Amino acid sequence: MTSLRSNNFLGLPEAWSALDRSRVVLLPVPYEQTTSFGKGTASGPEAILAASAQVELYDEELDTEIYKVAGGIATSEAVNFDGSGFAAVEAIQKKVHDLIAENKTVVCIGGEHTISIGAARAYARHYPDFSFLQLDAHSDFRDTYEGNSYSHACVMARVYEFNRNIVQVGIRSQCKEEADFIRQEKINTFYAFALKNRQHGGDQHAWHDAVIDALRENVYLSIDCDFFDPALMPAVGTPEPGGFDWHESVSFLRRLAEKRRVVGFDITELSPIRGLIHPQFVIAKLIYKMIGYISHCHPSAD
Ligand SMILES: [Mn+2]
Repeated sequence: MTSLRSNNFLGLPEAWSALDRSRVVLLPVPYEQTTSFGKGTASGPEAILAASAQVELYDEELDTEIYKVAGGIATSEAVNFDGSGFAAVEAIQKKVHDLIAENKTVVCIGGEHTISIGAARAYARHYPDFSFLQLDAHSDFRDTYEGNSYSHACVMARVYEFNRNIVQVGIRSQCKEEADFIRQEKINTFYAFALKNRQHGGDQHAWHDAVIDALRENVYLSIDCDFFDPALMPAVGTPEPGGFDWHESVSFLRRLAEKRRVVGFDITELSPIRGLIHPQFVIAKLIYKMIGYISHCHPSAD
């Protein structure tokens, strides 16, 4: 499978990026088997790590150098896969489990969305009561897709088998069977049209609290890059119009981190486009911001 040079996120010095003393660990997961439309998400982690060298270490919004309040940010060796489908999910689960057991906050960088199943299975063992929060254009509730039950289009169907507390945000593409399933099972699905049309209240941020109210205290966050509008994030396999922009997204993520304990997160489905540098920079900055919100904004943060 794809090998990844061990890039160091942000180019941090050893004192703030050694694996044994960093509280946050980035785990590159360059897994790609089932992407439908555009290909290339296996090279997502390497592109994000390379772009992260351009991210400012000081954050003007939080008025701090995030890597310090985070207690260090290490970059792990990439996960190696001996197989695909459930075998790959198990390899990811084991690696994430070992890191959580060492008290690390794990950030998985995909790779296709299938990787979230492995990460969420690991988190389920440590936080049995967690909510799975999915930011995505697609509901991913197909039971199988093109004969594969571990397709990126089936991620939430697999997660639902072990965690019934799923909250989806930004959905704007699904088949009728998925819509029926969501209705029958009373899944907390926040469709993009409802959020954009302010059906949760007149204030532009009213939907933030509607989503957060549906979440338990411990939250695992999974961000599919196609949650964002294609104008901001063209480098995805399955782009969908009507997505979310930078400020509405990070203001939601900050509110989330203030109100709930985000125990880990992942970013998936970046498929770099040759000659276009902003998509991987956006994701590198998003990861750093989210680490900042978790480390700085939750009431329990030091
Ligand atoms: Mn998606």
